[in-house]
Amino acid sequence: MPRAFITGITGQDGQHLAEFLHGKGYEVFGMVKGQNNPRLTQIREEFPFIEPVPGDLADLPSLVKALEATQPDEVYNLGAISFVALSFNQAELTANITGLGVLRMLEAIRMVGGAQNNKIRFYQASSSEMFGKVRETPQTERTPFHPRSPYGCAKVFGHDIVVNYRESYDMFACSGILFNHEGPRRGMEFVTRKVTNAVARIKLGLQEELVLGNLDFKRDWGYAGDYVKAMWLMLQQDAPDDYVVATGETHSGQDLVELAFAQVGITDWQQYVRQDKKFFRPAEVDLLIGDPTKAHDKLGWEREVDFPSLVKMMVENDLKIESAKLGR
Ligand code: GDR
Repeated sequence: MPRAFITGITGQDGQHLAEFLHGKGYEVFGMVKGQNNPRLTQIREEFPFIEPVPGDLADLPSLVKALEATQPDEVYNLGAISFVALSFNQAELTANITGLGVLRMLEAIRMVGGAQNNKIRFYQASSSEMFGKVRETPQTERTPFHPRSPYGCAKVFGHDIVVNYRESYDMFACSGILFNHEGPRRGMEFVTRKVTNAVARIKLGLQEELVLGNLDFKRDWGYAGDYVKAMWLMLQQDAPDDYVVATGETHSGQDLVELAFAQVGITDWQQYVRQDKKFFRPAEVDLLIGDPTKAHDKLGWEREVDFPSLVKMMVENDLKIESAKLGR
C-alpha cells in the first residue's frame, strides 16, 4: 500500500487529495498542527481513513518526527497561510509558514534520508499568485514572476527553493503552479464561496446584501476536485518537473457575481451588492489566465468541470446547507 503524507489536510485541497488518494488505495497521513485543533473533529468525522499526525511547518524537528513515524512514499505540501488578504497584515508569519515551511519540509526529507535515490517524492503547492502583475498572457511555466502580496512573495521563495533542491540534491521534487480552484469545500473568506453563500442566504431571506471589494479583476477558476489529480500525476512521472494547472479561461469578478445570482433566478443583482474599501487590497492581481498545455501533453490531465458548472455546484451546495439550518 503506497503511503502519502499531506500537510494542509484540513484545507480544501487536503480534503480532496486525501479522498482521491484513498480511492487509489493509499494509506493517507495528514499533518495537524496545534493542540485541540477544532478542524480535526470535522476531518475525523468526514474522513475516518485519514491518520492524523502532529506537526507544524514552523517546527523542523516536528516535521522530521512526522516523516520518521509515517515513512511516506509521497509528501504533498499543501499547508500554508493561503489567504492573500491576510498576508498583508501578517507578512512575517506568511513568509515563515508559506515560504520557509517549504524549505523545512525539503530539509526534513533529506534528514530522514528520503532524498537519496528519490525515495520520497515531493509535491509543492505553488500558485498563480507568483505571476501577480503579469509579464505575459497567458501565463506558462516560463513566465517570469512578479508577486503582488507577501503571500505571492513567500510562494515564489517556496517555488524557487524546490527547483534549487531538485537541482542540488537530485530530489524528486515538483511544483504545481495551480491557478484558483474552488468548490463546495472552499473557505468562506475566499471570494467565490463568499459570493455563493451570500447568494443562497439572500435567496432564503437570511441576508440582505453582499459586501465585496474590487470586482474589476479576472481569474482562471477551476474545480479543486479536478486539480488534485494533477498533483498526483506529477509524482507518477519518470522525472520531476513543474506544471501550470489551469483551465485556460478567465472570468471577471462581476461574471462570478452575475452567474451566482442568476443561479437562484435573481437578475437585478446590483440591488444586493455593495462595494467597501475595506475589502480592497494594497496591491491587486488584475488578470490571471493560465496555459495548461504542458499538463495536458505530459500528464494527460484535463479539467472536467467548467466555470458555469462550478458556480452552479457551489450555489446548490450553499442552498442545501443554509436551508438545512432553517430546518427546511
Ligand atoms: P486569490 O483568491 O487572492 O485569487 O487567491 P480570493 O478568492 O481571495 O480573491 C480573488 C479576487 O477577488 C477579489 N475580491 C475579494 N476577495 C475576497 N476574498 N473577499 C472579497 O470580499 C472580495 N472582493 C473582491 C480579490 O481582491 C481578488 O482579486 C487564491 C488563494 O486560494 C491562494 O491561496 C491561491 O494561491 C490563489 O487563489 C491561486
